[in-house]
Amino acid sequence: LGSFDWEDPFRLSTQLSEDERMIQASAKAYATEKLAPRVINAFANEETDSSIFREMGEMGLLGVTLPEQYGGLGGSYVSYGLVAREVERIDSGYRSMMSVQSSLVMYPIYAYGSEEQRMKYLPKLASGEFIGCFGLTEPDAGSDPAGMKTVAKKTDGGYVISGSKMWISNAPIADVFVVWAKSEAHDGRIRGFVLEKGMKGLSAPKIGNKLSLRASITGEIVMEGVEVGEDALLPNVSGLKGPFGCLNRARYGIAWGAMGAAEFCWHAARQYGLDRKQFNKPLAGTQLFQKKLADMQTEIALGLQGALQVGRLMDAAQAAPEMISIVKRNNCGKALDVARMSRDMHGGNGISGEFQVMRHMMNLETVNTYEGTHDVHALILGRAQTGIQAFF
Ligand code: TGC
Ligand code: FAD
Repeated sequence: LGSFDWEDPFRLSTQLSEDERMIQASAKAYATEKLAPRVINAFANEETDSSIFREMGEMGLLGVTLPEQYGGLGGSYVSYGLVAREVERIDSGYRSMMSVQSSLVMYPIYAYGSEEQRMKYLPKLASGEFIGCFGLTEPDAGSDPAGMKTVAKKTDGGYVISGSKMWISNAPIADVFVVWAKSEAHDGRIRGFVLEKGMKGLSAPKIGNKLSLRASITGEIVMEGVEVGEDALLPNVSGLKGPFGCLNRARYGIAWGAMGAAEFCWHAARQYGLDRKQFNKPLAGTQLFQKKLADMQTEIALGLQGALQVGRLMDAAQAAPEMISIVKRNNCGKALDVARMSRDMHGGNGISGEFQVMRHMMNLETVNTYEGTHDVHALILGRAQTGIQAFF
């Protein structure tokens, strides 16, 4: 019989390659040394430190899965997941900054872009010199992006893009905007365009007063007749499968990331229970407390194994979007449950910023909502097993 490591119940660490362990270790070192010390103030003051992109770039944490010739690491999807887990152990907002840049900006430019677009943008996005954002959601088109109103009209040398995007991570500080619009020249099909900061008619006002993800800046993208050349069009994809191809990767990363936030909350609850005495004994010595710790440990261990398996299938080009829906949906929902439980187990201290669990709890409300809400992923899975779509 083997021994039991309470922190790593299914020995996930032994299921990783040497390269994956090294990438995880450097992400953990960076997150612990550089991100953890500033997160409490960043969240309290709703401040995003844009130098984080350059720091992450230096550590090789942006575009982990992309080939080295474009500034990536050529790493596995499992490595990318491990980076998300370590960064989100500190804060979901920091993971958001990383995963938008990697999966939602670098990936579409790499997968759907021309060689010129790749060379122009990818190395600078990988180093963090450029900050990117991804505009799909609109004020009246969230879960149903097919209902978008943003339109690209053909001109002699390119397009004029008009419309607005809502709830866009990184937008107010972005240099590069990957936006999705219905293109009149392509039978109204959804096409991707790369816009740049400073273009006439383009602005990205900040959305303030968020009670979640406060360390990651969010904004609108307003496009008032933005004129772009033909070279702004992503030539190699058409239709909703363009943005969904990016979302598959980001949702997969979130499945790992949410488990990182949950692990923080679980470990914090355990330590608090060992340190805090009531009724002349540690809280951790009560049956109710131990039951909650067992529930947290179980859900996290299972969630990590699920994410690992989907990652292995992605690396083998065998992952289906529905698999990603299972782990995105379940891991976000379970992480939120764990964070809420941990907040409760901390008693009054649980509401203090110093103890950090309530910050994770508030962040995970967003994580459960963006990239397809918990219920939307249920409908994707319901459709896959009944053959009946229940969206409308
Ligand atoms: P549907 O008819 O299902 O599909 C339309 C076309 O898209 C293709 N497709 C996919 N392709 C690749 N991967 C996937 N996962 C795909 N899902 C669908 C499909 O094959 C079809 O292709 P074609 O060639 O036949 O046209 O489309 P629908 O309109 O019925 O979709 C319904 C639904 C609900 C599944 C979908 O719209 C959905 O997933 N909604 C959720 C929206 C969402 O996730 N938004 C995320 C915005 S970005 C964001 O939140 C970033 S936050 C990041 C951060 O800060 O970390
Ligand atoms: P709605 O679609 O209006 O949903 C509201 C509620 O109705 C939800 O509970 C939903 O599950 C439910 N619902 C919707 N449709 C159905 C149905 N058919 N049946 C049953 N229930 C249904 N988007 C981007 O494009 N880029 C980004 O970088 C980005 N970053 C974000 C950052 C933050 C902080 C947040 C909060 C959001 C971000 N988003 C981004 C947007 C995010 O993807 C959307 O908020 C999400 O897709 C949900 O859309 P919605 O907010 O319009 O909600």
